[in-house]
Amino acid sequence: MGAAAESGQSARIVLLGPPGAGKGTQAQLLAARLGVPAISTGDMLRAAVAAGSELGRRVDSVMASGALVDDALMAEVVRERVAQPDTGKGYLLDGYPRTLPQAETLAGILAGAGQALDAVLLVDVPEDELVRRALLRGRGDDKEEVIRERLRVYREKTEPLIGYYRERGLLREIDGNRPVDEVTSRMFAVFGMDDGNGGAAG
Ligand code: B4P
Repeated sequence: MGAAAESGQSARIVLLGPPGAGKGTQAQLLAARLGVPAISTGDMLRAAVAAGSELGRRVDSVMASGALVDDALMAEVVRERVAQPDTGKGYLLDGYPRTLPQAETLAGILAGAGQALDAVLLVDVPEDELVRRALLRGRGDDKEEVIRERLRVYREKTEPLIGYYRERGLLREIDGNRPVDEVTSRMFAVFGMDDGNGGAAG
């Protein structure tokens, strides 16, 4: 069931957190409950690489190194995606924004449409656990050296977004160092939804 769709309300949510925190794992479940699409910039970029498109050729080596794709290029990707018809009731952004300029781009997109974010969910997990999970996942960019670089980039470029969204009263912190279903329950609780197992979440 989709809460936003059911109630006729919209939901615009950002999932924030270090690489491997479980944003992608939670995004689909939460988006389905809210009745909005989960938009993962990481998945979109990986699909472009797999398809060998112009975008894919431009981002392939950047992603493989653990660096972030250029803000201007990401702005084009996201601007086009959130203009698609399936976003009428909102969307859940997984992995965007990742820098302060990206947060400003998103603010501009929202303001231009007369919209606002409802919440930013920060999923946090200690660094050793992040490395352990990524090594288990074994994606192409999940080599220890690349993971450490992604974590360094996260601290430098993405962590400042925590203060940015806290100042705006949007930040909700979720302990991501729990089993997957517990993390899901805690996220549902932020929106006053039960955990789908007959009990109240949280
Ligand atoms: P992403 O695809 O966003 O990947 P991620 O941050 O590494 O993973 P996520 O947090 O979603 O973790 P997951 O659920 O998979 O980014 C990849 C790259 O794309 C970036 O490095 C960058 O180059 C580029 N990119 C993307 N967006 C960009 C942007 N906006 N700007 C610039 N560049 C951008 O979980 C990880 C593992 O943990 C899984 O194996 C999962 O099964 C496991 N797991 C999840 N939850 C768990 C739990 N509770 N307990 C135990 N294990 C768990």
